[in-house]
Amino acid sequence: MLPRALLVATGLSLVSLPATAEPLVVEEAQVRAVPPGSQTSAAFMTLRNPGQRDVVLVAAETPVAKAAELHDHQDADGVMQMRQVAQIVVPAGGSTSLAPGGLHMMLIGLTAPLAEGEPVEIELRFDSGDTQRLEAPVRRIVVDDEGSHGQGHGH
Ligand SMILES: [Cu+2]
Repeated sequence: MLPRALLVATGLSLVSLPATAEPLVVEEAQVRAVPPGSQTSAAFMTLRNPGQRDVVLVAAETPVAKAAELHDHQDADGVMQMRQVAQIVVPAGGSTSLAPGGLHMMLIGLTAPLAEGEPVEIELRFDSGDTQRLEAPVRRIVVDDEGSHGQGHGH
């Protein structure tokens, strides 16, 4: 009865959990291709949380930029403006999308040209202290709604 079940369960968890358990499933990660000389870009992705607890993203790092900030868009008197947010929550059993016009990861102070198709390494940091690495290919991202996003980054 129990002992055997426990053994099986333990064995399974040992096999399925690598040394660093990754709390999120990252889908469709991509970094926006920008013209040469650009100082900023942005990363977009869908973060899915299969776990039982909310996962709270508090920071990110990438070798291609001096800083990676968590940003959101906010309507300020009818003008969409970007602003930095302290955290992005991925609810237990749910998902959060980082997409043009909404939440995104701002890459500030690019240290290398972003070549289309090339993978960009990004490390996510959570409030738990855990980290998770992912690769996001550089893609040309076209936003239908031409307007305030894109250029108007107020730093
Ligand atoms: Cu931004």
